[in-house]
Amino acid sequence: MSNTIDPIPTYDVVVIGAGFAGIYLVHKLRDDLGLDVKVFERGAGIGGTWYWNRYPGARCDLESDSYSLSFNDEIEQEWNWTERYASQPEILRYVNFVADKLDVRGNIELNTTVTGAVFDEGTDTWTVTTDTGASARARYLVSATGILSVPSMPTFEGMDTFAGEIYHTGDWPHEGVDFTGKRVAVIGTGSSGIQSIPVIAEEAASVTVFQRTATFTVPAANRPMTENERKATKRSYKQLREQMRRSQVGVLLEPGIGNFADVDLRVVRGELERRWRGAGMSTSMVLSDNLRSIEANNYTSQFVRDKINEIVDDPAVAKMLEPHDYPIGTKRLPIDTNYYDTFNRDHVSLVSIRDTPIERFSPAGIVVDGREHEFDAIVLATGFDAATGALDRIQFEGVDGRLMKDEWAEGAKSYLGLASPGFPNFFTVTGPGSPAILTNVIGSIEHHVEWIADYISYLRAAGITRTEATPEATERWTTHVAELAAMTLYPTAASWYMGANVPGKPRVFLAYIGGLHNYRDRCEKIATDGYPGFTHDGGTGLAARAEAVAAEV
Ligand code: N01
Repeated sequence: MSNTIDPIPTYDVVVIGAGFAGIYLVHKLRDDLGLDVKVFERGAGIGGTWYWNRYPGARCDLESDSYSLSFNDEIEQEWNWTERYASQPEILRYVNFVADKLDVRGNIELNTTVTGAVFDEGTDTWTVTTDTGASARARYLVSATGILSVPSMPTFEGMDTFAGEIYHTGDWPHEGVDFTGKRVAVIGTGSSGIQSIPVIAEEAASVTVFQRTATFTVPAANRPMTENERKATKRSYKQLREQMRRSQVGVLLEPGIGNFADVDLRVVRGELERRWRGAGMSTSMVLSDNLRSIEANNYTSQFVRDKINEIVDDPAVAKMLEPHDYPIGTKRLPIDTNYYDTFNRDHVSLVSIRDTPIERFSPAGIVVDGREHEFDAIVLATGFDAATGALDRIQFEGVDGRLMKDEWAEGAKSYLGLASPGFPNFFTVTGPGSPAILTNVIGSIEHHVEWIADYISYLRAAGITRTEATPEATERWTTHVAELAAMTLYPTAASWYMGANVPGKPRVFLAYIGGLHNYRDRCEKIATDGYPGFTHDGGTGLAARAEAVAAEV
């Protein structure tokens, strides 16, 4: 703490959230820049998404050695992943290992939810308030609130009358839940439902899945990592990480073999079959234009529908499980362990609520189409108010009393996903308009943290006390993000990428689709050119240069 007279503790930077982003921010800003950093974290522990999402079967959909931090050799070499796709408990152990290695716990205040932040134009600082009464002031405010951190809670009639237990996958009890002998309902068939349903079915007396939209999923082919694999990865980490940074999505997926119109479909079929046996997300990318051409996409989609019909014994159930409502890949493609097979088990059943929605909850269960289904427990796997949800819940008050939630009422607008006009000295890690949600999020986090740290360092060196994204640069970036998305099939799906899963949320595509590699280049050029698109006040030489460059761009 640098100020002992002010009743509000003052820091150089306040960070909101102690997931991977918050932890790395502390390290980068404190240890590399020598800044005084304070983090407020809502949870009683660190880890963000991996702290809250403890539902049965929760695991990463990217391979462990990709979904891990790259900036520290010691962490990279000492940590041993045990499975190809790490489970939630293992990732949470990893987060804690990283926090101990970097010695960041002293900077983090747990059990403290940030409720508001007000920018003071007199001092160019933010004052942050929390639900515990703790407050803090800082020149810079950085949100590291995560993309999938606010569970989306449906509001079914009679929910409070249900006599059994109701759980949300995104806010799972820390002590775990014993479903042995219980009749369990699961509502929702996105990644969380798809991962949890087979595991819940292992212990429950019965599982009934309520499906609104049938989902494409491909086999994870998860398995233990061998010691040899671990050693080989550790030896080649340097090159692997560099390739990931230079890739479209920040992870090494198998490339497409050509466009639909140009390739022999027998070859495509063979390749789909090969990838189905263990290529995870790359399975849907055999055709290079899968996300641009509906013909290509139909071919891949039909391949998965055929697989469903091969796997599922009851043709009527297979029919219900066949996805027809969106092109494959335009929603995050889950990777599963025994999802479709689970519907062959006698105690697992499927209820389609596509045409006959849930009418209400009753004390005994769930009523659909006039029929009451009885349960002991109901699991809501209904997703998240993604990307903007956590920011909307904080009262950010920028210049002239401007509120971020008003500014974003028609859809989030940001410059590079990192900053917004009217909110000076405020940066968002994995914000809307960045590529984060379409990438290996750890790669995006590392990029954003490093870019923000470099920028803060630049501002301090120049004596600039206030920076803000310009409305013009923000408008250009937001338009560019939307135009790129419109060139793909993504906007045709009612996905959380589009904000479509939350009633009343504006339908705006939330990510830059141009690729992590291109985004990195763009951000680097902006830094090299003196940060065009940002205003610079209070500085001297460097600031004047930056403004001259900005005027030219
Ligand atoms: O959420 P979702 P999720 N009545 O929004 C249904 C990441 N993740 O938690 O499609 C009835 O995908 C909804 O139906 P519909 C990953 O990025 C990663 O599963 O809107 N149903 C849908 O079926 C993922 O994409 C991993 O018609 C309702 C489901 O609930 C993201 O998190 C693991 C409903 C929600 O699916 C979100 O996944 C888990 C209602 N009122 C999650 N409201 C990894 O592997 C919603 N639904 C790392």
